[in-house]
Amino acid sequence: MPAPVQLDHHLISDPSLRPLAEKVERGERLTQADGVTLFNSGDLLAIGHMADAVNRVKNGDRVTFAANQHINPTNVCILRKTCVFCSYARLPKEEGAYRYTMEQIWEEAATANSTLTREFHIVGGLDMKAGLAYYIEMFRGLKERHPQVHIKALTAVEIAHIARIEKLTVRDTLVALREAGLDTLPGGGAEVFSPGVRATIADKKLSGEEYIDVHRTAHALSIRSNCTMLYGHVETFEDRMAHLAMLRDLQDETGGFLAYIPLAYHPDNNELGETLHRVGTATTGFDDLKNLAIGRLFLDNFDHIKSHWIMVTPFVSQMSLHFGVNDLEGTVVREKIYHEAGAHTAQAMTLDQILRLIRGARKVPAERDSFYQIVRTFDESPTPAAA
Ligand code: V47
Ligand code: SF4
Repeated sequence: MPAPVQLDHHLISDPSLRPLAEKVERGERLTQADGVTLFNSGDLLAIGHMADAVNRVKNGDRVTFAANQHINPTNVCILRKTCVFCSYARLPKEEGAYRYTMEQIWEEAATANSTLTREFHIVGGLDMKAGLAYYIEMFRGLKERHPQVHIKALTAVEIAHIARIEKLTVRDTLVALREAGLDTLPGGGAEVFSPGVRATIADKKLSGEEYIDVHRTAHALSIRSNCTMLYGHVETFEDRMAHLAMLRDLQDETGGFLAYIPLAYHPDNNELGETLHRVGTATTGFDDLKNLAIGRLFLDNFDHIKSHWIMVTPFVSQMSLHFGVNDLEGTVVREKIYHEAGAHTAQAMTLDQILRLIRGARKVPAERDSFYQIVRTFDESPTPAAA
């Protein structure tokens, strides 16, 4: 049952939102139809106000971030032709296809000590040659070399793929991977659960129910996970809400989700973008903020709503800190390292940049570990006037 919150009704100008605001105030759960009403409303500030009030009760002014490093071991994927939104995958013999050797993985991971990385985020394609032995060797080797680094790896889709090619159950696959060092699962592969949308953008990918089932199995083994939704393509508001309802139901059942991360669809270099004539036109800031805020309001049993600044820009992510978001995703490197990092800096934020972003929103930054335990706070130096 969500906690009651106090709202300022002067900030709610759309009359269709007033009954919802009363529900939020009473701590009453929103329905899918309420969610559709929120998506249909143009009163973004009212939605933000409600989401912010709910977030403040849960997380106060604190905004967390983690120092993580992404490793993508293989872009070879058997679904390359049917996930039409994906710009990353390649067929085995296609130009640009790669699969890292273990030496390449160790090399990629080598900077982890100097950057004080606390988490490896490891995801890739559904590669017939990357089975259980490949990932077991990888996780064991990473834990030997970086015992302090958490391994968040393999989406539900990848877990199901490994289970299938190894002729194992999902449960046995997860147990074997956990023994090798897997700590948590990332939220990728969810896309939109509605069968109609899935048939259009991700035909042949495991179904919404199967995605939920992999997470359920993981949670039963005490392997916690994140969840996502890829929005801004062919889905309707009803599809979005049905998707969120499935996530909320599983969270009611297991409590195993750590965070929800809405992912903004990017239309460049993929078939779907061309079909929709959307190349160069990503989602709008309006829709990005709404997806984050509605995630916060509807997913009343989630503690953490994460904004992915690489996908929605640092500017929208900063604004989202007043729209229900309490956590920022995206590589954060130490300032010293940042200046040494050359070309990679375009994909990463320095510690100073992230602190400035959070403080500029008049929030209090804290570095967290993968389970949202605070590992470092920062002194309350005043926010620069120009921030
Ligand atoms: O499943 C693929 C999405 C996901 C595109 O768990 C695209 O902490 C936009 O899940 N435009 C992988 N999105 C990323 C992911 C993730 C990211 C950050 C943190 C966590 C976490 C998980 O990226 C895929 C898919 O939904 N994706 N192609 C695209 N063109
Ligand atoms: Fe891309 Fe993942 Fe689909 Fe493979 S399964 S094509 S990597 S989105």
